[in-house]
Amino acid sequence: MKITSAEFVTSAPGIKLCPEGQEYPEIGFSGRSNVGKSSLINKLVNRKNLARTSKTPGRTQLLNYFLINNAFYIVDFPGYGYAKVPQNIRASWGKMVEGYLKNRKELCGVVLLLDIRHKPTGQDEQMFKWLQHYNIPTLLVATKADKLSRSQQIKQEKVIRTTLGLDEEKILLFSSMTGQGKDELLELLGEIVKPGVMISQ
Ligand SMILES: Nc1nc2c(ncn2[C@@H]2O[C@H](COP(=O)(O)OP(=O)(O)O)[C@@H](O)[C@H]2O)c(=O)[nH]1
Ligand SMILES: [Mg+2]
Repeated sequence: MKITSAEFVTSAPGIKLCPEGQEYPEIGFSGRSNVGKSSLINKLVNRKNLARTSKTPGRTQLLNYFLINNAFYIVDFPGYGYAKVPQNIRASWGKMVEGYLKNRKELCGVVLLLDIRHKPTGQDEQMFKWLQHYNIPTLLVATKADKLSRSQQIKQEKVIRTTLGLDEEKILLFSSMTGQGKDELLELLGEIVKPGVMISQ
């Protein structure tokens, strides 16, 4: 798939304020703060600053909608796991994200980002469990691949596999610095948003 246009549409504080009455399928992008989510989205759409690379992570608990190719939405989830976020905001994050995963019928799949250097956290595991529970097609992406040697990458892939209890699931290695994994990710996203694969619940 080639991305020819990308525009910011809206930020929604929850499923009730997500765009309505449109037929566009959606792909969510989720991961902990600082995992490289904004950088990955910017790299995919070839824009320096469409999704902001934020200096104050975890403040806004919004679903950010970007319309791609006038055909589907990228939905940038609020990052999780930022230590300074107060407990009440963390709780509302969980409610909001789970509500969206459970009820948003336009959602076709989620890209779950994991920093290749770190063992997935409890919140990564929670997120992955929700995705499995609600049967949402999930693409696992290990970010910042450029930071590790090939042998370290292999080792860390195993750590991720073991922690999340994966079998055959693919983990795509990605670097927004070198562009590694970009073309493959675009192909996979193209498969997910093909007409006819929309989940209706
Ligand atoms: N070396 C390297 N650094 C990255 C990569 N992706 C993100 N970063 C850096 O990691 C930090 C967090 O990135 P950002 O995209 O804002 O993460 P977000 O909080 O998940 O949106 C920034 O300093 C980025 O420059 C990558 O692929 N390689
Ligand atoms: Mg960000």
